[in-house]
Amino acid sequence: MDLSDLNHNSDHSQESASTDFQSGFAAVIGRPNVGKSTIMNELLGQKLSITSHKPQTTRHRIHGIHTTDHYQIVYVDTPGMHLGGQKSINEYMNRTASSAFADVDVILFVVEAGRWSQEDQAVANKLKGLDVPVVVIVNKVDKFKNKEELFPFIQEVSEKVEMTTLIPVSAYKKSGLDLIVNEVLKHIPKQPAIFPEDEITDRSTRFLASEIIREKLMRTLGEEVPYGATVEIEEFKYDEQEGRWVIHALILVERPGQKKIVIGNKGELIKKMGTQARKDLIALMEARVHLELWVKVKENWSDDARALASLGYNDDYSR
Ligand SMILES: Nc1nc2c(ncn2[C@@H]2O[C@H](COP(=O)(O)OP(=O)(O)O)[C@@H](O)[C@H]2O)c(=O)[nH]1
Ligand SMILES: [Mg+2]
Repeated sequence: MDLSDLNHNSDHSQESASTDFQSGFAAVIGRPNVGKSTIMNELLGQKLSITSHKPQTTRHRIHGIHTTDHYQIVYVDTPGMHLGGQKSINEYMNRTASSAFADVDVILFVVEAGRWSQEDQAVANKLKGLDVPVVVIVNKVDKFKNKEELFPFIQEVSEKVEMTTLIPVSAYKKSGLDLIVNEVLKHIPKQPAIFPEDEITDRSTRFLASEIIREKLMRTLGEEVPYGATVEIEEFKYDEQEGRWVIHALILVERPGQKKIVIGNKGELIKKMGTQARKDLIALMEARVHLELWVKVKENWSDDARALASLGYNDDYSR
């Protein structure tokens, strides 16, 4: 290759970057369990936000950044907005979800095909009169073999929500997701990238690691424990000699009985969760990982504002 080739290439990329490039924010909102995090992960082609069939799996706001040659879309995944639950943690989650409305270019309001609840209506009410375009995403359409059965539901939602458009999708079948991207691109401005192009999230790897461990708790344990459990990373360092990451994590529960459940018979459950978490951590860090898990009782952490803040449930996202 000679020098003129190089010059030509760089001129070209400069031009396309400055004239046509688009970037902006899309908030993903909706009640718990409709598939917000699953959709975001699919759109990113990478698992960033943890998911499970239990409501309120996502507790924090998290940015997923998708950069291509032509655009950078920053998806803002949020905890589901929910009714009931009077604890500080519930308040924190609802406040986090609501604050994501501000300063975005478009709102993706996710609902579940065939199911419109009071909680969906509460979200719809919050969106009324907002100055941001709302796109309704009807997820889980794979649950309907006969698509015609969906029409009455779509009609109902159209009447209930002030929206720009509605897109039926299945995050599981990966269908309709390209339509979401096309729609988002109609609403985000022409401007240079907001974040460096190799950045995939606003969160630290340390934070993502604690979330991966929490996901295993949510998925493995019965109904009682997960809401009373959180994860605190105590050590997070690279061991040069061993050539691996060393992660020590503390699982905090609210009652001694919960500690027993998390550990399981002869430590069986915690071992299983550790193995699953380690696998995901290796994929995340693209390196070998040594993981150690401990369980500790910290009463009422979920309803103690000070404890919440110290565990990273605070409104500045520096963690
Ligand atoms: N059938 C079906 N289930 C889905 C789909 N997308 C997500 N789910 C499931 O719905 C549950 C909630 O997903 P999650 O992304 O954690 O929901 P969130 O609380 O809105 O973030 C999980 O068990 C997912 O596996 C879908 O397209 N079809
Ligand atoms: Mg979620």
